[in-house]
Amino acid sequence: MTERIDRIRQAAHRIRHNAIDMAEAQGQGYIGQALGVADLLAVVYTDQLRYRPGDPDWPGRDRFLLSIGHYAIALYAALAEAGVIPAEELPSYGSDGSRLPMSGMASYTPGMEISGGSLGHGLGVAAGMALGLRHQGNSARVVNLLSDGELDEGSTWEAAMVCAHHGLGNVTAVVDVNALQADGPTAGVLRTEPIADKWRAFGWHALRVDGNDIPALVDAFDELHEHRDSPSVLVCDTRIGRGVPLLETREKAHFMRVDEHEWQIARDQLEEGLSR
Ligand SMILES: Cc1ncc(C[n+]2csc(CCOP(=O)(O)OP(=O)(O)O)c2C)c(N)n1
Ligand SMILES: [Mg+2]
Repeated sequence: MTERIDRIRQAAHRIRHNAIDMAEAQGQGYIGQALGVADLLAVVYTDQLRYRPGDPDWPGRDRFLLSIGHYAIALYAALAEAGVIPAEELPSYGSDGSRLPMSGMASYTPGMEISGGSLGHGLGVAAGMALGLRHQGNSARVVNLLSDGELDEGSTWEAAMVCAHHGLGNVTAVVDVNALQADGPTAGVLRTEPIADKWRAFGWHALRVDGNDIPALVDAFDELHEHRDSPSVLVCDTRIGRGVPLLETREKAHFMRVDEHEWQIARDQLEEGLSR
């Protein structure tokens, strides 16, 4: 187990470095979210998901749906770690002609299953994909990463009902609860708590973990993997900027501006965190 956890921890560390490389190329962006979900993406991409890095369209692959298009920086960082996209391409993030646009686009990037960004559509697409896979007798799973702000969307809850109604045990939702949205703290914009209870009331098997605790994430994903009677959701409490104290405490964290000289500080703090 320790070896497994260590391997994931190293991957999460590299994902954070990848995200910093991309954000530095832009000078600003959704770096706080990327650092926050690096641990859960490391668990998903290096421990849980079934896929072939060189063959992103392999029919047997588990589908990972990023409906929160602005989190694309986090997914590119994970796809580079997973060997789906070359790490050398990361600094092109957000530039003209790049395959890595600021908001995730399925037609641009290998491994990007859907075009996200207009919030609230991912789970509905996941439901359709999961039904299709079931009809085809394909045992692949569909994982949808949502954010706490995306729970404001009524369409998310319609899709949640559909998944439960059809008994889609091949669907796993992962909700990044960083307690923040574009307009401020989630608790002030629209109260969504108690989140896990809401999913349970909609017929889902729900667990809640510290989304920056890798052993806890592994245990939770292992449990969800065994559960096929209903759709499952893992509610993950994460910390914006996790691993880089300079960014953990920054105001206006939804879209961060970072000064040129601060990127090296960020990298140094990341290294210090790993050696602690
Ligand atoms: C349907 C829709 N409404 C509004 C927006 C504008 N928008 C972009 S990101 C965002 C915040 C969503 O909350 P969350 O993902 O929790 O924010 P974060 O944690 O990244 O700060 C909003 C409202 C959108 N992309 N789509
Ligand atoms: Mg949020």
